[in-house]
Amino acid sequence: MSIVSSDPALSPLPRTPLRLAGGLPTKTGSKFIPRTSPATTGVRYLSASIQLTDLAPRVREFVEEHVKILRPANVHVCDGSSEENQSMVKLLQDIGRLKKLDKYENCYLAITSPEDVARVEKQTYVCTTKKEDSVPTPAPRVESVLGNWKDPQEMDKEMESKFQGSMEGRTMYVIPFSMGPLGSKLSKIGIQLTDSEYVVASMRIMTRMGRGVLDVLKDGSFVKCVHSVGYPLSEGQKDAEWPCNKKKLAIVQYPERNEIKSFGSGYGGNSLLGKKCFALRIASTIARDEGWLAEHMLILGLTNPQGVKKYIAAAFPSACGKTNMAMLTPTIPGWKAECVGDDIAWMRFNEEGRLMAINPENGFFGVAPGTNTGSNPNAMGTIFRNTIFTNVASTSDGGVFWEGLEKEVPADVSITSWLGTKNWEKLTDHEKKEKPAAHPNSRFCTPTSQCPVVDPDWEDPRGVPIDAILFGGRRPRTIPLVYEANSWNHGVFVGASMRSEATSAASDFKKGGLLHDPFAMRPFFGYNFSHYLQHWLRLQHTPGVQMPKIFHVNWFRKSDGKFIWPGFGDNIRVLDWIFRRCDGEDVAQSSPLGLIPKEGTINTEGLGPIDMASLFQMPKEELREEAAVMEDYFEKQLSGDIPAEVRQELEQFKGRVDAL
Ligand code: OXD
Ligand code: MN
Repeated sequence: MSIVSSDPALSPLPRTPLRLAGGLPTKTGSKFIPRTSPATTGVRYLSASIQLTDLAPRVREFVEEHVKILRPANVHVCDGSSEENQSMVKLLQDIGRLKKLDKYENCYLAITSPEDVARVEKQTYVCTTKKEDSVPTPAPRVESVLGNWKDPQEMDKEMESKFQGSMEGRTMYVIPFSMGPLGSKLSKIGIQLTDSEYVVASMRIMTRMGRGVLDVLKDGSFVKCVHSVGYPLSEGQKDAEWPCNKKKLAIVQYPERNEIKSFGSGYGGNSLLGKKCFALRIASTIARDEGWLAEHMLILGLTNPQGVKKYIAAAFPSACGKTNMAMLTPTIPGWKAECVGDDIAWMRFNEEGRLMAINPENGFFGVAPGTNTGSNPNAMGTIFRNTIFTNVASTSDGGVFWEGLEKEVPADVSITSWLGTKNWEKLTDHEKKEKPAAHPNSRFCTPTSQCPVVDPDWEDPRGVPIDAILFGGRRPRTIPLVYEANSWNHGVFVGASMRSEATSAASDFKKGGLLHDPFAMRPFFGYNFSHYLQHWLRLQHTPGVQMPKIFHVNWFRKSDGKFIWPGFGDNIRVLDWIFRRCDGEDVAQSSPLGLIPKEGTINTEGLGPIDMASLFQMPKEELREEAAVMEDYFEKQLSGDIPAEVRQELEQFKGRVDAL
């Protein structure tokens, strides 16, 4: 793909929106006409290799229907080629939305509007004809915290009015993408329409995107995804540095129609629709109907010193170390850890009854702060090529900086914070705390294939077999380092009871307080949580299946305000115990919460002094409170709809606590 002209005199911007002849896009309809601010207006026509007329009828119909509503100045069908990507990135640089980071190979920095820095939850909706298909019915006078429902027809009207003309003056990009390896039976296809070049460049990293997807799709069905930043440009209007529309923000899922509509945000999970909207909310409803699981889980391959390999999947709430664990560097000699995915797992039983998992994504959209050579050397080995950083600080030598990189940044560089504060390094410690260099939810968007410990089978279309499922969260007290569920039903209860300290990954909560986050899915359920529990419970009755064991881990236990457990690579010590439990070793004893390690069965060799006893302390009063909080949550949020098995597990837990 080449730039045909960058001379405005040669290539004037069209004054009128794209014209469609007889309802069909004209030839010009597939040209690429990026819109820039008038001061720098230099319209460039980049030839598109896929014409609208090349599209299969269903895809074309979807595009044409939306051209009428969104009224873009142009339409470009993405072929996913590296030439197209280079042109896109060049354009993003020209309009000032990406800055090249000269220190690295093909890396860029984007700074968003301070109003558009995280997923929004309050404006995220699931729309089904019946409300109870989307959200559980809470007790009288209780507000549901398990999702927002709206009537689909009402929401259609609202969205249509938001979308009317919302792409005027912009190009509408058509992104064909596959969640999961192209052509795998476990994969699904989506088509996203967007008016954001940043989204196009990011989707190319996060998904398999482009021509190959259209070839696999043919005229089949796909998840329809429509995204607009909600900032149309009239003739001569100056573009915003980061166009978005906070007032009209809405992220909408329609599981009955496999559709997603997102308006007003250009950031992360709000705009990269393959991720949370599709791979979790829409996919979890497809999974319910087809008998599989779409979960907020990392996938990790572990090989013990004897050469035996097992895979685990682990669900932790956002920004609780999933990416670090997915790329773990074991500190016990002889162990190997390999990464399949860091955020989402799609899992389905195969003919032999094994639960097989794929990572539907193609990249990591990881939280940057806290990532360093100590916490995650493999992420550091991944992210300095072909990466888009968002909302991190930049350094005078053309690099990046965030909290956690203090020891790794050259001493003589000056730092510009994400908000533009120059010489940030000269601020006082207090000022630095008040105004961090990088936004706490700043991210790197980087290809999975670059990870130095990527699993050789990470793209196996059959998936990898899962032996254990882990739940976890940030729990400064009460919850031990590790425990095993007594049974599948108990494991479902453990997942349902998850709580964790709030983090910066979502903009709606104050950091720090304990939030209920069942299965780490609270922001991502595509359907009623009570039905979700029933689905999990039902799975064990699928004929001939081998259920994985379920565990709960907590790396974040504190004493005197300090973490007790070293975490990171030393988490292999806990995984080693889990591995042995999967092999049926007699290394567990019962406790009120579940099975905990028998004394001395966690390998602490070479760890230095560590207060193991306090990592497993479960004071009766704290457990009582835990049980009371769970009961209150289930009663209030699920009211009469608590599955009998979950209620029974709760009663048994209370009984075990009382018996202490
Ligand atoms: C994410 C999240 O971005 O969970 O992965 O918020
Ligand atoms: Mn996540």
